[in-house]
Amino acid sequence: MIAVKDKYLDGQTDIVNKGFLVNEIRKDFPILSTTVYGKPLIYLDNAATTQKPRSVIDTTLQYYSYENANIHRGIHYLSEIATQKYEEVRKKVKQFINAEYEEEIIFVRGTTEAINLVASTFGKIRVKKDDEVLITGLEHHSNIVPWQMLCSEKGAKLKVVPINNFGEIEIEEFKKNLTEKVKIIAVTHVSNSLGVINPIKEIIQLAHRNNIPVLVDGAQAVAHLKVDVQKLGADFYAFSSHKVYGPTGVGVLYGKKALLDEMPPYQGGGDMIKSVTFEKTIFNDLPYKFEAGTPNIAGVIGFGSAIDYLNSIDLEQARLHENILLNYLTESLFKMNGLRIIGNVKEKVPIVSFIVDNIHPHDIGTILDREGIAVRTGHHCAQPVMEHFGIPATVRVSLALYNTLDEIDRLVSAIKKAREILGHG
Ligand code: 7TS
Repeated sequence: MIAVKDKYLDGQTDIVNKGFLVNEIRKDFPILSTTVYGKPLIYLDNAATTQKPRSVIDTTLQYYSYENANIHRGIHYLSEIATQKYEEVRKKVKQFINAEYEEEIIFVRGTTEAINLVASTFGKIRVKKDDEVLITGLEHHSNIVPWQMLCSEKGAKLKVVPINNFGEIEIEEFKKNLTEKVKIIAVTHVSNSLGVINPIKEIIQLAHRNNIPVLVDGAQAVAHLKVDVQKLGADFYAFSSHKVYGPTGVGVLYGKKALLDEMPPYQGGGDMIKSVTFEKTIFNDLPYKFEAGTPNIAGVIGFGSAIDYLNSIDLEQARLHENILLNYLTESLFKMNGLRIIGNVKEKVPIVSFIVDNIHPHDIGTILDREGIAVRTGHHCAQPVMEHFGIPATVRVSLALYNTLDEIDRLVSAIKKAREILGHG
C-alpha cells in the first residue's frame, strides 16, 4: 500500500492536493499564524467551532464601525442599510442549502435554539399524550434534551434507535419504529463525537413513506458536505454559523413553509407581530414570526461573509483535501500502539475519536495542549454514545479545510510523547 503522504505530497510539505493550495488558504485565517506556549498553534478542535477568515472578521468590524443600526424598524439611512444587509444573508443561506423559499430560513442563535424552537412549537401542536418522538443513539445532547422535555410535558414517549459497534444507526431497528404513534423523527446528519455520516436521505424517505416529518441536526454536516435540503427532503434542517467559519451566536432553522406556517410562534416580542392590542396580537408572516426581538445583526452579516468565503474557494477540492487528511490521520493513528479508534467507518467527515491504552483522554489533551495542539477531550455532549462503547470519554481530533499533513505528523509525535510521559512508552 502506498502511504497517503507519499501519494499526495509530491515532495513538498503541506501541498497535499495540487488543486487546493492550503498554505494560501491558511493566510486567510489570522489565528493560524499565532503561537501557544511558544509553539505554533495546531487547531484540531473544529467540530467545537471553526476559526474565522479575515473577511468575516473585517465584515463584522465594518458593520460595528460604520453601519450599526437596528433592522426592520427605522426609515433612516443606516437602518435601511443594516436591514438590506441582514436580508441579503437570508438569500445567501437559501442558496447555500438550496431551500425553495427565502421565508423558510429562520435566523436563530444556533443549532440548539433551532431544535428547541421546533420541539416547543411543532411539538406543542403535533405531539400529544402517548405519542412518540424518535431519535437515535448517536445524538448530541442538543437533539436529546429538548425532546425529552417535550415528552415529559406531554406524557409522550422518547424512543431511541440503537447504534451498532461501528457507531452506525441500526436501520432495521429504525424501520421497526416507524409506527403511526411517531409524530417527529429528530436525527443528526453527522455524529459530532465519531464523525459518522448517517444515510439521511434514506432515513427521510423511509419516514415520509410513513408520513412522519424529520428534523435533521446538520451542525456537523454543513462544513464538510454539500447540503441540499430539497434533495434530502428534510422537513427541518438546523445548523450553526460558527461551525462553518462564521460568527458565534447565529444559526439557521430551515423548515418547509407549510409546516412553519402551521406552527405557533416560539417567543413573543417586537418584530414578530403585525399589530398588537391588549385584547389581541396578530402575528407577523414568515420568517419574522419566529424572529422576536433584535437579532444578532452583526453575526448574521458576518455569516453572510463566511458563505461568500466558501463560495470563493473550490469546495470540491477543499473536500478532497479534507478526505486526504482524514485518511492520513486514520492511517497514522492505526499504526500507533495502544490506540483504538472509535467509530471507524467508511462514510465519515474528518472527525476521529480515539482512546489510548487506559489513559484518561484529559491527560492526553493536557499534554497535547502544552505542544500547542488543541483537541477536545471528554464526552463531546454525547454521553449516550460513550455509554454505548463503555468508555467515559475520548480524544477527538476534528479537522477543517485549513489543516495540513504536517500538523497531523506533529499530532502523532505529541501523542507518542504523551504515552511515554504517562508510562506507556
Ligand atoms: N448538534 C450537533 C451534532 C453538534 O455537534 C452541536 C455542537 C450541536 C448540535 C449544538 O450546536 P450549538 O452551535 O447550538 O452549540 N457540538 C459541539 C461539539 O461537538 N463540541 O462543541 C460543540
